[in-house]
Parts: sequence; C-alpha cells; structure tokens
Amino acid sequence: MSSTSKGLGDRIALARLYGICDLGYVSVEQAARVSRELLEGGVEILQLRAKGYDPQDLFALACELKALCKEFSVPFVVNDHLELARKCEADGLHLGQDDEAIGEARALLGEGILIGRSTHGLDQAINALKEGASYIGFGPLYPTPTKEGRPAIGLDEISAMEQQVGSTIPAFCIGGITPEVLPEVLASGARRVVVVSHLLTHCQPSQATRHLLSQLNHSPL
Ligand code: 3NM
Repeated sequence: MSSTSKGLGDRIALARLYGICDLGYVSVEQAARVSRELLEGGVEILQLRAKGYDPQDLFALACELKALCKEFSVPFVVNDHLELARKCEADGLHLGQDDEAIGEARALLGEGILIGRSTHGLDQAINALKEGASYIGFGPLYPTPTKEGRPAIGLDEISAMEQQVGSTIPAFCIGGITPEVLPEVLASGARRVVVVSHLLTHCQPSQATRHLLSQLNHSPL
C-alpha cells in the first residue's frame, strides 16, 4: 500500500460524518462556498454528487473542491463519474449498485484510490466488502427527498451489517438522517452517517454540521 492510500485509509477509518455537495440542492456557483461551510463545520469526507450533469461540465468545480478538501486534509470523492475522478485526481470514487465492478475501477484509477459502494441491504453490504470496497453507504434508512420514491430499509439490519461489514471497512448509514432521528440510528448500532439534505438546506450549514458531529461524538466509534 502506498503512503497516500494508507493516509486516506487512516482518515476514513476515523470518519464519522460524510458530507455531500449535491447539485440537486446547491447550484454550481454556490457549490464551493457551501462545501467550505461543510468542511469548516467538520465533515470528514466530502463527495461531489451531480446527477444528470455532463461530467465534462464539472471538471472545474471538481478541481476546485479537490483543492478545498486538500486544505482541510479531507478526502474528496466523486460520485459516479470515473473519468472525472481520474482527471481531477480525486481521492475516491463512489459507485452505485449498477456501476462498474470495484476491481475494474481500481485497475483504471490506481490502487491508492478509495472506492465506495452504495448498498441497500445486508447482502449487498457483504458483497461490497467481498468485492474490495474501501467503504460502503448503507440505506436509505428513511424515506428521503434526495432519492424520492426509494423504499426505506429501516434500522433492523444495521447491527448485523456493522458486525459483518462495518467491523472491517467503514460503513456509513444514509438516507433521511437528521438530528432528530440520529439518536435512534446510533442506538440501532450505526457508527457513521452521511447527511445531505439536512445540511444543504440549513441556513447555517457549518453550525448544523458541528451539531451533528457533537451528537456523533457522544457515542463511541
Ligand atoms: N444514497 P439525505 S440515500 C445519496 O441509500 C443517497 O444509497 C442513498 O440524502 C442510498 O441525507 C441517499 O438528504 C440520499 O436523505 C441521502
């Protein structure tokens, strides 16, 4: 393992709050400002998610966010777009269930890159671990406006998933998480979360991020 990949692995091993700059909520023009607020608040990984955008139109923004993340020593992850991740030298690529095989993506991007996989149940989480994912997303726990119409998986499998997958690679619970539900998510065994709409629609994203982190830090990693 290269020193770069070891460094990234160390950082995600400690990460509890994963932020996403989702262009469904934030305009391209506002993306860097809002991302800086998330980073100042303390997000420990930042992803650029831009459903429906032509990746060629995202190159400048991806480079800007990559530089911003570097300033905060936070891994920068690109959602979906392998070529964009390669070109902007992102620290990671996040893939859905229907995207590339992890081995294939790693072969194209290099061994040092973080590769995340969205999973929607225990079986998929176990498969992602076997496939060599650096980390997983696990959800959606609750119905969410960010993925409208996607059935919620609830909290029942979190504990088994944490035991069987989260003990080996970081597992981030996702989908509909707010400060109100976070206590029951943590009580169900979750240790790390991704939060999108709550942070991006908040009038003070930094403050909202700090509040979530303080809730997370009340329960042990
Ligand atoms: N992926 P919010 S749920 C981007 O289950 C995403 O894979 C999910 O946004 C999955 O915090 C989700 O606004 C939406 O609910 C998360």
